[in-house]
Amino acid sequence: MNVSFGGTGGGGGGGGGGGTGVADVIVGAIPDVSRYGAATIGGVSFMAYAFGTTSCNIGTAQLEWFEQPDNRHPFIPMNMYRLGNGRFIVACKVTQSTNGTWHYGHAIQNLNSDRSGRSFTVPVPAGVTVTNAGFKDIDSHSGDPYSPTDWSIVVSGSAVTRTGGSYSVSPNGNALRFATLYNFRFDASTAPAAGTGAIGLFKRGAAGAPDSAAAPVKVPAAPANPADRNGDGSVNGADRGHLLGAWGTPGPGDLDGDGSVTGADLGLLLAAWS
Ligand SMILES: [Ca+2]
Ligand SMILES: [Ca+2]
Ligand SMILES: [Ca+2]
Repeated sequence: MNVSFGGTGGGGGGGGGGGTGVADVIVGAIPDVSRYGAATIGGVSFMAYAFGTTSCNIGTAQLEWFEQPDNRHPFIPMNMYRLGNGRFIVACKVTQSTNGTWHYGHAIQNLNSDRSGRSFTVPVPAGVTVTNAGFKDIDSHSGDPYSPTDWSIVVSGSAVTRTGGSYSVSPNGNALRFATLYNFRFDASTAPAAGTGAIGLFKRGAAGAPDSAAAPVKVPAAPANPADRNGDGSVNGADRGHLLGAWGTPGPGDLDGDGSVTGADLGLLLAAWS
């Protein structure tokens, strides 16, 4: 990783300097930089730096992933949630696909939470079509007893939820454990908006401690006209067919958001006929 230092104060035992090539990171003022532990091991020199920066994010701004050569990467990992005994980092990247849908990628790293994660939920407004929901974990190995079973994926009319093991069923269930990162993905029919996901926690906390943590992430925005199922600008037989194809299911097509595609939703679609 290349780091470009802006406004370096140059204090302490070392000085800041730009790396070679294109910077991945640009930070604000660095009023102090210190160098520690210079050593030569096997003919290679090693040293460590510590520096203070005015660009620290206390967890109130989202971590965004940008394409190179954009260099707006935050220097300090963002969305770091304090959960009593540990922290998670949540990142989100949304790109538009060639077919017009939007690909949502979320990554969650358990930095140091012993309680671990067991689920991740992203809200989806009524009328949004979700496809290709997926999950990627890190299977245990080297004798670890933990279950490798992938988290289940449920797409309802109001959310995409991935759920793993339950501590009460097995302490060795598949959880997002200490120092591990899992990925979550889905495609949706609408562009991103700011929203709030939820990380469910694996182990029980102290009495009264919450069993989940709110995570500000990018979520699909509510469609301008939920009855326009295929997003072609009009409500007609194609949209009715789309809704009937999901009859009796949680969706997509649950226009009133009550959890099931029924006559009430068909009525809303017919009322919006154009
Ligand atoms: Ca797995
Ligand atoms: Ca339509
Ligand atoms: Ca409904």
